[in-house]
Formats: sequence, C-alpha cells, structure tokens
Amino acid sequence: MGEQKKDYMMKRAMNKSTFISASNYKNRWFVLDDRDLKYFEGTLDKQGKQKGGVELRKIKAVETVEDNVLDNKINVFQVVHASQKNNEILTLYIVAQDDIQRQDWVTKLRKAAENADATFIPKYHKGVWISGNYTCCNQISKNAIGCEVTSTEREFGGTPSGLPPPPSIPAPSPEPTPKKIFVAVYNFTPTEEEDLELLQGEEYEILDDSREHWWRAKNKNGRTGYIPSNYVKKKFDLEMFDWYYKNSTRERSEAILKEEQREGCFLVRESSAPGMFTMSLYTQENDGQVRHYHIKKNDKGYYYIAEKYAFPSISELVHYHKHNSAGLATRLKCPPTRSGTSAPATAGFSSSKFEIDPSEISIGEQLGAGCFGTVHEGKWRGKRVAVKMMKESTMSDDGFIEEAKTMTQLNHNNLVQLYGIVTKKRPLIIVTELMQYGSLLSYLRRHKARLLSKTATLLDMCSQVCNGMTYLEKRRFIHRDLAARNCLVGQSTVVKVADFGLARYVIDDEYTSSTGTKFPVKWAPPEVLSYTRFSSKSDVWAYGILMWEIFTGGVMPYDKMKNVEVVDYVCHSRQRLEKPSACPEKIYKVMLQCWQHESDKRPSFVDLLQLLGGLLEQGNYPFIST
Ligand code: 6XL
Repeated sequence: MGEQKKDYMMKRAMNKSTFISASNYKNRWFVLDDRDLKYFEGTLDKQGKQKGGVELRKIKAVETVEDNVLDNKINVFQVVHASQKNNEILTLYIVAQDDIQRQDWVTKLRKAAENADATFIPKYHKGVWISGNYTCCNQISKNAIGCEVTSTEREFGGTPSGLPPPPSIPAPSPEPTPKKIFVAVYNFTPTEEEDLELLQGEEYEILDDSREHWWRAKNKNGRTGYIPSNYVKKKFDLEMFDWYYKNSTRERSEAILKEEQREGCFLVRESSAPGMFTMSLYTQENDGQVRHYHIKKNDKGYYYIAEKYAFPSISELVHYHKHNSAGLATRLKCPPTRSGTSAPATAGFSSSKFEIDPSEISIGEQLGAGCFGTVHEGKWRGKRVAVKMMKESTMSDDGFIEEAKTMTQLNHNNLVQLYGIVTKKRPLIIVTELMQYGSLLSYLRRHKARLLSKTATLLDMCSQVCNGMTYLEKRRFIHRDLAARNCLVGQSTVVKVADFGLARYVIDDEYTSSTGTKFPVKWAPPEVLSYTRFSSKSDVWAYGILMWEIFTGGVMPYDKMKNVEVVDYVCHSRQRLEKPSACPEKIYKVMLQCWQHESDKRPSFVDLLQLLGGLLEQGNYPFIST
C-alpha cells in the first residue's frame, strides 16, 4: 500500500433531504490511500472506528464549493462519486480548516482518483442544491448537468507532488476575460420578447452562458436576448463553417449529399479515427455518386488531400479546392443547403416558455393513436409540430408535469424534442418535434426489401439510436421502453428516440406489471422480469433487441412465443434470439453483449457507440465502395 494522507475535517451528512441544518455536520478523520477515501469517527487525538468511505475509482469530480452557499460555510470542497450500491451520483461535502488545507486535499484527491482510473464527469456544480434549484446556475433539476468544467490534474499539470500548492489567498485582480464571439449557424426566430433573433453567418457576443441551452447574447446593433446555444458556434471554430458536419457518418453524409444531387456539393466531417477528418463530395459521374477523401496531415502538421497542396488549416484547404480540383473528382462548389437536415430542435420553444397556450395550437391530420391517447400533426405559431393528446386517467399527470420540465431540457439530435405542454386544460397536451416518416418499426417493415441489403444503413440507424441513448445515459435518464416502435424516422433517415421516460407515468397494470399483457416482455432483461429493476443497463438489453429488429427489417422478436415462454427461454434456459440472416457476425456479437444475463457485464451505451463506430468504419460491407 502506498502513502496515506490524513486530516481531521468536518463532513456534511449525506442524506438526500433538501433541508440542511447545522446538526448535519460531524468531525471526522479523513484518510486517503491509493484505493479509498475513508472517514472515521474520533477526536483530535484519537481516531475511532470507520464510518464510511468512497472508492477512488468511483469518484466523478473533486472541486471546491463556492463560499457561503453551503450553510454559510467556507473552505468547503466536494467529492462527487457514484454510490457503491446503485451507482447513483452522490456528493460528499467536506469542510477544511483553511483554504490551504482545502486546496491540498483537492489536488491530492483528484490525482489519486485519476491514478485509480476514475472517469470524471465533464461538468459539475460550483454551488449546491438547495430548495429546488442550484445556487450556481438556477437549474431546477437535481440531475441537471453542471455549469462549470470539471478540472483534472493532468490538464493543469497539477502542483508538484508533495509540495503544498501556492497559497491562493491574495487573489490577483481579475483579468478582463476575452469577449466570447460566436457565429450563428442557423436562423432562429424568437417567439418570446426576451429572446433574440439569430441570422445565419452573423456574429454575436455571448454575455451569459451559465445555462446549458439558452444563452444571453448581444447582436451587432447592441440588442440583447436569449438564444438557443446549439444554434451558434465559436468564431474560428471548424463548427462555424456551413460545410462542417462534425458527427456525420459516412452513410449519413451520402444520404445528405445524394438528396442535394448537385455537382461539387461537399462536406467535411470527423473520421471515426480520433483527430482525423474526411471530405465527402458529390459528383454527377456514374449517375451521381459520393466520394470520400481522407484529409491527411504531413510532418509539418499541414492538412492535405493531394500531397502537393497542404495548408495549415482545414478551412484553407477547402478554400483552395474551391478553385482547384487538384486530384478531386470535381472542384468544391457548395455545402449542402441544410434543408434536409434543417435546424436542430431547441430545448423548449424559448428560453422561458414551457407551458404552451392551447389557443395557439392548431390541430391537423391524425398521425396515430394508442392506449395513451392520440397524436396529430399540428402548428404552433407557424411551426410544424406533433401534438399528443393524452387520454385522461391512463397517465399520472402530476408526476409527468413535474418531469416534463426536466424533459424539455434534454436536447439531442437523436432524441425527439419535447417543446412544451399544456397543463391548464384537459386533456393534457404534449407538443413535440414532428418526424415525418413515423415509427422506425413501420419504416423498417415498409422498406424491408431495400434495407436488408444495406448493412451500413442499418448500422447507421443503430448508431443513431445509440447516440441518443448515450446522451440519456450520461444524464442518468432511463427510457424504460426502448424498442423500434418507440423510435421515429425523419428526413435523410435520421432516427430519433421518442417517449423516453413516459413509461413511469402510465397508470395501467397491464402495462406496468411485468406479467401484464401490455408489458414489453420481449424487450426486458432478466432483472426487470424478476424484480422490475430498471437501469441504463436494462435499456442496453432493450437496445440489443432493437438492433435485432433493425437487422430483421422489423420482425417481431421471439415471433411465435407467448410472453411466459419468453421469460422461461431468456431467464431460465438462457437462450437468445438467433442471428438475423442479413446481420454480419460481428454485429450479432454486439447484440449478444447487450443480452448478457448479468446487467453489469453488458456494455454501456458509450461503450456501444465505440464498438459500432469501429464496425461502421471497417466498412467491408457489400455496398461500401471506397
Ligand atoms: C408510455 C406514448 C408510450 C408509447 C406515443 C408511445 C408510442 C406513445 C412509452 C408506452 C409509452 N407511440 N406514440 O405517443 C407513450 F405517448 C405515438 C407516437 C406518434 C403517433 C402516435 N403514437 C408520433 C408520430 C409522428 C411524430 O412525429 N411524433 C409522434 C412526434 N410522426 C408520424 C409521421 C407519419 N406517420 C405517422 N407518424 C410517438 O410519440
């Protein structure tokens, strides 16, 4: 065992109550070794028995806490960690005797956690959660992602080990922070007074980016207001260019460019190899085809496609090839119009609105109906939306209304965006993004013949769903009913996960009980069937079944079996669905991993994303040409 660090400090009780009182603080001996942070009762001169501890590899962040926000205490630091029991995220607050002691602990603890292979969360809260919101960013969901970037010792180089950090007491006068200039990549038309219009290509100064989805910004005329943060990109960042499609896959890029059918239409995207880029270019040759070029780097770090023409930046490379084909099939002419990919959904309609006025909604054609209600196409202030009218008494409204606030804050390209709800009147109405091609299940069945020969398209659909699920997993949001019928398809075969989390509000024993007739038994892992234990890992199981649905073109899993037979087959005989004939062996192996009997042996969605990315890039499938 390595060195130990030991100090007598104060610990705040880790109860989850929102009410904090002075009596919740205890003096403890804190002992740090290379595996755990343990704490013991005792007095200054004697260490007593162990009261608890945190495994270092479970640590998610070690950070100071703003002075005076935690019961007026100063010199507080926080250890964010996953709980031993169920990986729930907990925060341990420790009050050091002075700032030097606090800094020393933060540095050492961070380093020790990193050495123990902890994976830090990207963002944390500098403040604390009191009476329903965070003191630092005012977010109202306890699970809301942090508002400050988590520090790591590696990034900062750390302080030389063994030496205390320089005292940070005489704070230097704050340096003027450089202005944050961002460029609009989409137009945004505000619907509320406090929001600011965005014009594509114009620059904006960001005044306040403490909220995740809505930032306060100033335009060139000095007008200020809130803007959707996903509609702007930092100036000089690759992402500000209209030809840059960061996360687009090879498949996705082909779909986008083929929809445009214009000679010289091009985009640049990240390759699946980290730090590499690919250019995808449409030519009219052979009835229209898309060529993919790896952008290489020479030993000076310059980018090139044709070795003779290398440039210090990708934008200069693009500029050059707009005028010279120099080895490309054609000169670069224009980026896709983004009509096919249209602007991404904003988190809610505006920075403040979440409650929607029912008189502003107009209802059109019905899109579908189920036991939860009916869904119509509709319009809200001129924007096409989907309007879901919940059937009364099949949904627990109160719980849902509370949760909907959190759900409007979930914003990802592969999740159907929740825009807002009508709560003042019944029926309860949910307004969401509209997806024109309907459910993934019906789409798979309609296009079965064409799709089953296109492995890369199928794999791309899988990775899109996985992308959306990775986002939910990161936020510890569980879907509970992931299946092809609960995903929707939009333009250029974009696939989005829908109705996440809604399962919790259904009041119907046939749906909620694992022995009920409407329970999704065929998508449920053993721990759900046996103890109704839902988790991101139960979503992973369902995801494996969803992959199987995709690769069979929408066949009902365990087709001729009754639900009770499936339970026996899966839980007791431990048998699994067979490999679909259109499915390559390597992809079937991924499904089998999702169906590991023990939930903790299954990969997480982040792991799956990696696995699928690798398979997509290998690309030795029949239709992929190079
Ligand atoms: C609680 C729901 C649940 C499931 C729902 C569903 C399933 C729904 C998880 C059990 C559980 N489907 N569904 O509302 C809860 F509330 C549903 C949807 C649509 C229509 C009918 N039922 C739907 C269809 C669209 C669309 O864009 N959206 C929703 C947003 N689009 C089209 C387009 C063309 N043809 C058909 N649909 C999914 O929410």
